[in-house]
Amino acid sequence: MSTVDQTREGDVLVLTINNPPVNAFSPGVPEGLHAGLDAAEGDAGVRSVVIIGGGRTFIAGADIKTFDLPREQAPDLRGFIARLDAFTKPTVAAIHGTALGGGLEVALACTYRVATRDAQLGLPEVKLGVLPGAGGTQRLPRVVGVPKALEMMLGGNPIKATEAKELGLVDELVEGDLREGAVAFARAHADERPLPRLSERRAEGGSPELFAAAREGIRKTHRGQLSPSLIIDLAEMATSQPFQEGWDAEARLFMQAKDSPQSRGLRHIFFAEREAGKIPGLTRDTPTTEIRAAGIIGAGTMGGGIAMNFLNAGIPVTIVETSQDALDRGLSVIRKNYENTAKKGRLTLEQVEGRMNLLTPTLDMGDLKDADIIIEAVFENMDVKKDIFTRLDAIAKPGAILATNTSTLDVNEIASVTSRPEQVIGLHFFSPANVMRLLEIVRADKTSDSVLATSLALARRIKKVGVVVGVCDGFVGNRMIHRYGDEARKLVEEGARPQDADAAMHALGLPMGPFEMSDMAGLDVGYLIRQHQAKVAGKPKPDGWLDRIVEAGRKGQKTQAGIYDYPDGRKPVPAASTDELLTTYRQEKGLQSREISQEEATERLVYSLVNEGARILEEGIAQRAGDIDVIYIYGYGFPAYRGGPMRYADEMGLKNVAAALEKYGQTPAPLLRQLADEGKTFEQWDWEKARG
Ligand code: T1G
Repeated sequence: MSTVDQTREGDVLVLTINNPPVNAFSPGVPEGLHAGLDAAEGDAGVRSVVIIGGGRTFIAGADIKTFDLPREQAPDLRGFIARLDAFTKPTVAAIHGTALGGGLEVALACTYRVATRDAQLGLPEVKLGVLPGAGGTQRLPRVVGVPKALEMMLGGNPIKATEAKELGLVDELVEGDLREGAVAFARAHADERPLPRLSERRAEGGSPELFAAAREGIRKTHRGQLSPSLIIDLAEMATSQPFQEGWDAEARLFMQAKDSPQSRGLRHIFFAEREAGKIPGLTRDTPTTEIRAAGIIGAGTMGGGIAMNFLNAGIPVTIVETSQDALDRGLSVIRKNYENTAKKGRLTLEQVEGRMNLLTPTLDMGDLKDADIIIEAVFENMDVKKDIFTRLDAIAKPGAILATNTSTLDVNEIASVTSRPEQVIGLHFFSPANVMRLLEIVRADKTSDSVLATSLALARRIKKVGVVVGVCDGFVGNRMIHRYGDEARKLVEEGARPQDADAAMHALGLPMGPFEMSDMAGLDVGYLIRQHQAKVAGKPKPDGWLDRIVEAGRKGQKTQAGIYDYPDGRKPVPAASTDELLTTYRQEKGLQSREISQEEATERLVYSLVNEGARILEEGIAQRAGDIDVIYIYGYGFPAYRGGPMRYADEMGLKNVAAALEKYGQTPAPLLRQLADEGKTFEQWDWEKARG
């Protein structure tokens, strides 16, 4: 089987692309398609051509892995599309699965497009920090109009074939066998002349107001990103310039976007997210448990949010609480969340009822006896969790997975109270659990491969991004965020204002800085942990400036006052009382204040994450640097176009990172020091070799 098979169906030549898993436009595909067009051109008996994908989809786009190849080695998608546009016989794109990016651009250059009803069509390039670089910015506006084209290219989300049909992007929806339907369509349109070419149409619906609004919109939705504004420029050209002008400009601007650090960051995350699910020793043959029913202990904020993930995936949930009040409260929160989603038109009331009907509340933990997985989501206290797992061990059926949602506690210690530690795992959801996509899958010492593989499959099924982490205090995300918080507090002790540290993170692209995040989480949480840790360690009572803020009754957003004031209950406003408290504190402690630049604040905050991340890699708590990046993007709002903290450090150069850490009095982690000395990046670190 070649990359592109040619088969004659009477006077129609069918070109079938076979490049699993997603028929990306990889090396070999253009060659095969050109050979197919050559055959069609050279055979008078061929009156039309069908291009179809073998396997599960049409072409899912250019091969992202080839973006950094030298130009002469990269598949020439533009060259093929130019030939297709000029082809003298009718061509029909037969679309199933997804036609994305370059795949849709091939289809747009065909004479006609037919699709199965459930196919999806889109131009997601903006999500990779680039733009449709093979005619999409010029052809899509010419077929669906400028407003819809802008929505599709700036959002990067696909539309269903049924909508595409209404828009005229698809000429026919094929019921039954796509190949047969496409051949029949090609035969029926073989004699139509002149051949309709999208490149010869006008792009309708553009206006100065529309483009101005689009530019204003991306300032919020794509803050700091390059390619969205280029997309708007090109869409504008489609309305005012001849096709060839826009086509040529598109090539130039595509290269500019592709070579940007933002595109490198976004492409890094595209692959890192998929790599995170690959664990040495786990294969497609690793046995897994089918999850037909779930049990959740605790119907509070976390338990309720976790339950929603299962209900959304159609998995029945039995949820346990200790009192009817708590149960009723939990269920009403879940129902209210669904009703709010329905108000936004993203759920029907019938679907809300359908989900709620999958939920069985109970006060009796014994009702969990048939669950395939039970997730404990109760108070963060080891004794409480041990008691629950001891009871679960006697209740849960053989083979049931026993998971804890703890955010920091030792999963090995929890597993140790059961007779089945191989069935115990940590599933650390991030709040709000029904929204945040990150799931830290905490592999304990005795967790079996089967339980791990089942948890990874479950993460995909409930639409979470699962990252496997090891057992330590805070696992990966929270362990690093503690170092980041320490460094933020030190910045303030040295003279920065809290809003300076937060502003530095806003400038980097994070939605919130360290102190806005602390206020939102509640300052009392950290305060109690610090007091408890000092007491256990027999150390004096902590008296940091943040402790004093809490002791003044300012616990954060929930008390309308924390580090910031919240006059409207939500928006943080610098508080005079914090400035006064800091002035007093620094005087009492004899601290010398100094001006701290935004650059220093940014380096110290981000590199504190990176340095702890390097230690986490050395200890094997995270497998690869990309895993840490995925955690920070999906769990802590690190901008995806920066690629994550470890990728950001690679872009800065680890030599520079190590030097900056030393400049600020921090010791680079041994791995960071080693890679810096070797002139390597985290991405180049051979972690599998390092693990032996
Ligand atoms: N290039 C290379 N590899 C790709 C790929 C692509 N476009 N798409 C997927 N893969 C790999 C992926 O890494 C994984 O590999 C495997 O295929 C299965 O993917 C000029 C420049 C199509 C919806 O952005 O959205 O065209 O881990 O796990 O969940 O204008 O893949 O098995 O080794 O995601 O079923 C535009 C990206 C490119 C589409 C299927 N196209 N892909 O989802 O499988 S830029 C895209 C997806 C472009 C032109 C521009 C999804 C999917 P491995 P998967 P899935």
